Amino acid sequence: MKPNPHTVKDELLAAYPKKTARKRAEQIVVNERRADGAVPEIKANVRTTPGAITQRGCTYAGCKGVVIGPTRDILSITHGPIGCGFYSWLTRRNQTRTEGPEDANYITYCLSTDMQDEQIVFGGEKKLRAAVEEAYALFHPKAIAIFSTCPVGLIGDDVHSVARDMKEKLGINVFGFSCEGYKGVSQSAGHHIANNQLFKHVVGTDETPRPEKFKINLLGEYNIGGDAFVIEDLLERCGITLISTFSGNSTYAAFANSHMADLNAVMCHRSINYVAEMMEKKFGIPWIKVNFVGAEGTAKSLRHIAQYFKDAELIERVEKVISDEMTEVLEMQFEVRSRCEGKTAMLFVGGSRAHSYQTLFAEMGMKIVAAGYEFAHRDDYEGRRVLPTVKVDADSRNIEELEVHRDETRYLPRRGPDDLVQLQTSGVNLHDYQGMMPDMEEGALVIDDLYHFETERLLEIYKPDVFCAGIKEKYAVQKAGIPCKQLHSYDSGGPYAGFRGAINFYKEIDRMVNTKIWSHVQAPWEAEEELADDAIAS
Ligand code: CFM
Repeated sequence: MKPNPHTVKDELLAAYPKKTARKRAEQIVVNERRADGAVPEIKANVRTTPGAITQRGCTYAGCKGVVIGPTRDILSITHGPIGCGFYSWLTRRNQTRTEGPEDANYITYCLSTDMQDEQIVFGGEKKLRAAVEEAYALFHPKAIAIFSTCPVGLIGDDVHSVARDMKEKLGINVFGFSCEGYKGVSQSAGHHIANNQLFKHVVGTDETPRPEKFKINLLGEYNIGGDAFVIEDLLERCGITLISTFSGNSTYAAFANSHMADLNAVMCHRSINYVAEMMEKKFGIPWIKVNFVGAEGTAKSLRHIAQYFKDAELIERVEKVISDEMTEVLEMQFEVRSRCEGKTAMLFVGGSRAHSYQTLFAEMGMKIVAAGYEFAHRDDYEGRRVLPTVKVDADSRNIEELEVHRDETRYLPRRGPDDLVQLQTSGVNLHDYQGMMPDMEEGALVIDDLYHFETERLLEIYKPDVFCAGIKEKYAVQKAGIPCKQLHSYDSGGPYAGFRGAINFYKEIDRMVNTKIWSHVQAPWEAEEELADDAIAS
């Protein structure tokens, strides 16, 4: 029988002390649309209850790991105790491909100042300076980024002044991030900090004009498992020039020249919408929300980009690419539907994929019974229309909000106001993101910042055919006899973006939900208990 989501919610809350339950109730929502189509309000981007096991990461992770990490030729130095650097080393499957054997690729390195007691007591700026000089002497990079870990903020080291001095001394771009792990309530704060500094120190620093016709940046794509390679190939075949991706398979030079693009296409809204907005204000580049996850989303996104450029030849090329790809996609969809139709999935991932991957499951005929983000904000759930009503609390006020103005010499409106209105009315998500909840079924459970206790209960109550989360959850879920697909790293799979990626995903999920192995999972102590019971009975 289908569980009643309201009863499930009450049951989850019943385990908490009264005050906690009252607060938590606002983060667990049954997706029931009102008559006007509006979705319920959800509380998000708030502190995790102390004592709860959260899926979240820290601000340093969001800044160094997520946004800047995938750029291969910015040399990243972690200012802090060695653990922060070591445990954030190569943990995200962001891939990169140099253009030639001589090109720099620092992604495989782990550079840290290895703070010791002495630095905590007497300050670590001296050691940081020495580290930057040593790193420069070894690698001669174009740019060095310095990332702050918790103790840096606690003892008051000024990474920005060290960066300024080093920039002057070495003659390369050096910039720092105040991304101490404790800032904000999750890694989301780190995205914002990373976006600000990228925008301040890198974007727009190379004025080389670009002669190409259809120039875009792709924002919020991080090349996990090779996704960016698939998208790059698609765009190229369509005749669209990708100036820069923020930041999958990216380079410093591409960021610097990215203001030459005529459109910003935003994939992961949560991590990078700040850059899209700032680039529009300063340079006049409009942004649209795209989604290259799922075959339908990919086709729609390519069409919207073509629509933006209003070019008959481009539109034709895009249609050709879509039809070339779709035959195989539809064949595979047909095949997996025969085995997967009606099966259920749960997605509790990050700040973007819990939504975007729902399309792939829908294409397989599967149903999402519960989903949520780890660290997204209300607009990622309910849509950007709620932005004016989002309360800014003390934790968010902690993060610098850059004041950006139009650059009088470089601002260039890419489209006239009439064009923009026309685009909007034709269904292109211009300056807009709908959010996850409007796309979800009635009665689905939406839970923000899922706690581990709730994970276990959901598995028991719903017994979904697959649970999508990350490495911290994976084995606990599988011990419950339910397959767990990692949607952060894709386990060892992928790419899952674009048409080719969709096919990969269908095959992978089909394999996971249809294997019989999970019905044989029994923990050794459960077996022992049976034996013991038998012994007592005899
Ligand atoms: Fe954006 Fe991401 Fe995500 Fe994210 Fe992430 Fe990631 Fe993610 Mo892991 S930038 S919000 S901070 S889509 S690392 S590539 S998978 S939690 S859903």
